[in-house]
Amino acid sequence: MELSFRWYGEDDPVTLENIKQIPDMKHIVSAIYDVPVGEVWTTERIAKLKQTIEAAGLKFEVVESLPVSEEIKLGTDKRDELIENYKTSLVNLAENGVKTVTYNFMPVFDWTRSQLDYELSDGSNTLIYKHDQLKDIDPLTTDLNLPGWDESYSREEMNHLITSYREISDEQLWENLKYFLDGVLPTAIEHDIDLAIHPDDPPWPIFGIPRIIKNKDSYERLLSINDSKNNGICFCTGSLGSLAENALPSMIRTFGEHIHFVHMRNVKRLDSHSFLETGHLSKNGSVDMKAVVEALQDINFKGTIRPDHGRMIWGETGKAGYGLFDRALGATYINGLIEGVSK
Ligand code: DNO
Repeated sequence: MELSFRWYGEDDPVTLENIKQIPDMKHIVSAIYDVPVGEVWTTERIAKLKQTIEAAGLKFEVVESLPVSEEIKLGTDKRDELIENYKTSLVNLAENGVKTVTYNFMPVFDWTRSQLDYELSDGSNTLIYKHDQLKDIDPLTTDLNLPGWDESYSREEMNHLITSYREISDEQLWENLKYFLDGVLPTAIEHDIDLAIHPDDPPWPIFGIPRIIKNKDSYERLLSINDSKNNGICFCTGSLGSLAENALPSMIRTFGEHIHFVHMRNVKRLDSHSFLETGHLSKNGSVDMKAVVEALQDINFKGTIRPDHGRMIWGETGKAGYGLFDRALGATYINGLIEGVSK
């Protein structure tokens, strides 16, 4: 297992030079952020990103994310064309040495929190999700500013999407995921790209919209669609860890060769559907981070691990969850855990 760090491209205030100085940092996970969702990532654009990352002495083998269009998730008649584009992007990524492609199947909203700057007792700021603060909000009538919200949608488009998703069931969303995987997996297998689905975050429905990737049963169902190792998982300890029923080490041992990428962060569960994001240490939250790394060692995990969201510490400002300092502390902690379990 090797460490990676998420980088948002040239506009990221956290530079590749900063990242390279984190002890034993090997990989960058990134994406092409200015190509609209659904359009092809060209070989040239991918090669340029790869060259930039490699010039800084880091590897580019993991994409986070190649987003899946809402039309595919909704199962509209535009999906076949968009699935073809997705396949072309996968081929272009493979040509550039990319091995793992992260995606998610969360309708409209990616990761969602109720507050992005909750102050902890040590004066740092963190992300928090309180279900009672979100459960009565209707995004059709409220102007929201959420981190995983694609702001390129107009209000009209957004309302149309939300209304459409409210009409589909979990079953339909599973059908649409199957249709997508049936379409893209043969290409992924042929070009040896490991797909890695990120769990829903939080792992329960929000705003009356279905969410389906949340626990062990979800992964069993995912693999029943296709049990090739290329049909894989991005194992996010924070997303899955916010649901108490998720026994993370045992899930890692169960889904072993399907896990291609790991997001490591800790959450402190406040109640059954509320949590706050703590520093990475086990003692700060509800996730036993050492047991997670031990399980990864047991499955002989060969992919990359990245520290996930960090708090804002030492006065740093920037993209919520994605500053340099606390993620770098998380990386050194993960390094220590890896060294601890190494034979
Ligand atoms: C949040 C991230 C997610 C993740 C996507 C993968 O911090 O973990 O936005 O990148 O869900 O498609």
